Amino acid sequence: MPYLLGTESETRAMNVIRRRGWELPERLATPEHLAFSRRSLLAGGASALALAPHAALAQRVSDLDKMPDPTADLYPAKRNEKYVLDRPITDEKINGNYNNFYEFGTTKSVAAASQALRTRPWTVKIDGMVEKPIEIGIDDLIRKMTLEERTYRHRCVEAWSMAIAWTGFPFAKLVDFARPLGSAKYVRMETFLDAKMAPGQRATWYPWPYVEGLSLAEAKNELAFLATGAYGHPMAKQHGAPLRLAVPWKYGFKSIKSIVRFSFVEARPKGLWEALQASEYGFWANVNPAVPHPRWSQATEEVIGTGERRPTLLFNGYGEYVADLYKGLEGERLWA
Ligand SMILES: Nc1nc2c(c(=O)[nH]1)N[C@H]1C(S)=C(S)[C@@H](COP(=O)(O)O)O[C@H]1N2
Ligand SMILES: [Mo]
Repeated sequence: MPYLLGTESETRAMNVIRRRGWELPERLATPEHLAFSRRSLLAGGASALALAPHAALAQRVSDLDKMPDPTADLYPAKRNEKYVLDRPITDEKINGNYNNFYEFGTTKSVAAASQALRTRPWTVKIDGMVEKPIEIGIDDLIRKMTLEERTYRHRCVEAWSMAIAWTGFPFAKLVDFARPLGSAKYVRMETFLDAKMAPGQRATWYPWPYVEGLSLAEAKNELAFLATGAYGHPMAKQHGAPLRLAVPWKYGFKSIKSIVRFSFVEARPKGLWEALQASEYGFWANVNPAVPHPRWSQATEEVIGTGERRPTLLFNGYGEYVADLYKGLEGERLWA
């Protein structure tokens, strides 16, 4: 398994866990991170976190990265049991070492390079067709929302998949907060742009910054989720800290990472991948095993960390939530 960076014995241990966990309904598995954070709270971890910001005032900016996340006290959030998986959650180590984050490189091994991402201060801009455009600091935004945990599947267009416990809030809450005008039909999202911080952005053949979009109806669908954390703590940088989209019924590239801007617009936004190769990466990009990518089949997927292939499901198994969104759009290219 080339995607594992761990030792041989870790690799073997994870295989054993996976094989045993395979038959268990996901919700019967013990959420290891809950037990862990309860332990650290009992050990006085909470008071240590509360005191830390004072010390920060005297620190140089370069030390900011070593500070605890300012929202760490919000984790782990209560799991919303409505969204159940048909497979175990992917091991955090495997997930955290197998990423697509082109700002930090074009391989799956960008975990180390992406630690250069500075996530504070982080300002989110909300503009376009809204009652009042605003800029808001990420910590203020997060504290205006109620965080919850959701377990979701993730299906990359490259035919591999994972299952993650995200923490975050429904996109619908951000739409409420933004108060879009009636003329807004789509939401355009943008990732940071800083080639000094992100070496991948020095590659000029990509139309940086990374952009993606949803229709407003999709953004308001109950499944559309803005994730601020994963695995019971603030999000690791390689997953797209401090704010990342999760739209599990679509191919993974739609789930834009490290978002700095939401624009409510009338015209359909063009994402980075669509701008680069429209014949392979369309706007809707809904998962459909019956519609192959121009260069490979989408019928099955490799479940990362298990060595297994499974049949891919229509809308990645989320049809009951999202199929209605596409009624009347049958003439459109709804699949990647
Ligand atoms: N800004 C940004 N967002 C991105 C990407 C990227 O390269 N840059 N890759 C996308 C793709 S193709 C996938 S599959 C997922 C991967 O998320 P993960 O690394 O947390 O599994 O992020 C998506 N969001
Ligand atoms: Mo992807």
